[in-house]
Amino acid sequence: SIWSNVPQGPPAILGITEAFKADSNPKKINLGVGAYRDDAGKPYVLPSVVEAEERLLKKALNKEYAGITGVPEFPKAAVKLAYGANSPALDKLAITQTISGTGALRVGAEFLQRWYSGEKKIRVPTPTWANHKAIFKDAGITTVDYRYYNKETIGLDFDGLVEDLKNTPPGSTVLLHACAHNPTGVDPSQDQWRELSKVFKELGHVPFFDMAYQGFASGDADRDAFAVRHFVEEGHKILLCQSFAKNMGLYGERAGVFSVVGADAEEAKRIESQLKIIIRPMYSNPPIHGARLAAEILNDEKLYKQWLGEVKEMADRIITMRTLLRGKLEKLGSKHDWSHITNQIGMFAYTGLTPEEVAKITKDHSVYLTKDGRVSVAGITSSNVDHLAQAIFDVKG
Ligand code: PLP
Ligand code: TYF
Repeated sequence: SIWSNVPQGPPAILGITEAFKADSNPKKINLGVGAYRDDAGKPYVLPSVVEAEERLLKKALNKEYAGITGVPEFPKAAVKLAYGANSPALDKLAITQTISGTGALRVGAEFLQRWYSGEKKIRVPTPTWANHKAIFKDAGITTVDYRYYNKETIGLDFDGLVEDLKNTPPGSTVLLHACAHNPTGVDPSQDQWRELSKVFKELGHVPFFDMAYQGFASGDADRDAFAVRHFVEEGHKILLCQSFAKNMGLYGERAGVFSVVGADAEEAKRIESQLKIIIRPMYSNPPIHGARLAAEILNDEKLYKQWLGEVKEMADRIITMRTLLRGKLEKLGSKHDWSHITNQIGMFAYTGLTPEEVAKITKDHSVYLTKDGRVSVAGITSSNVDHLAQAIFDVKG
């Protein structure tokens, strides 16, 4: 047939969910995909989002196209959230709405490919979000790994990271997870970010930030923006991808933003004109509904405050589950040090389970997670944490 040459591709992360669904064990737990669940294990629509939705309905807006760069009130408010409401950078930003964080990365990668005068390569942490490599590759940018995670300490390999950045040709682009590193949950401390900023400055490296978890990491949106704001204060001309999938629970609405700090307003304008040229033939213009919801929340003082409280609640529930899980493992008499479970931040915990142990915990206990040993802490509840701790104890001791 016409497509007989098309080979079957490997299953993606969603394969875990399919296997989970097919499992008849009533105690099964899905800790695969990174999506927030409430303590009953159910998907969560934020009350601030429901309120915004009701307000939008009353406005009886039409469904005309947005412009190429989106619903203007959304990206404008989003960059204030990231850079800070009083950041001088706001006057020299090229900004566009994107198809969530993935779309921001794709547009950003394309921008680098067309306009970055240095090497068509980007440095990425080992490990990194699996999709990063595919996104840059599809845009014609080669990814090169830098050291990040230390298997021995289940923490940051800061010395390796700095050494690799120093051994990278000056003027390289470097991908950084702004907070809540996916998949490890291991972030640099604020002092380490300061140190990194100096290294970037010495070498003229260009920071490309991916911020998919602002507010979700610590429960404080300002605190989670520390790295981004510090680098900008230090004069770095950063590129920034923002996603509102996690912190507003807008997953399928695809609300995201890409921005670039220019040297001045005039440069930003030129950059923005090129972003439009990239986007127009790619998807013409982004979806409007999620952007309107996010704009309604970010631009209304009352809803904004309410939303910050709701993000904090989600972050706090995750932190509570970390504490519970660690406590239960210790109580079971595990001989391992589980302090990394509570030291890591954000949606994920990197357990240190080997691929063999992951296969065993799935087979014997119906606990589903990615084979790198990453668990989505957002899928842990007060009702399943006992089964999870027992299962981990059983395979790991
Ligand atoms: N970047 C990282 C590190 C992520 O973990 C994710 C996924 O949640 C994204 C970007 C983009 O997700 P989305 O396209 O749903 O905004
Ligand atoms: O890493 C995760 O699980 C989240 C969710 O193609 C996700 O980032 C996973 C895969 C994907 C998009 C989002």
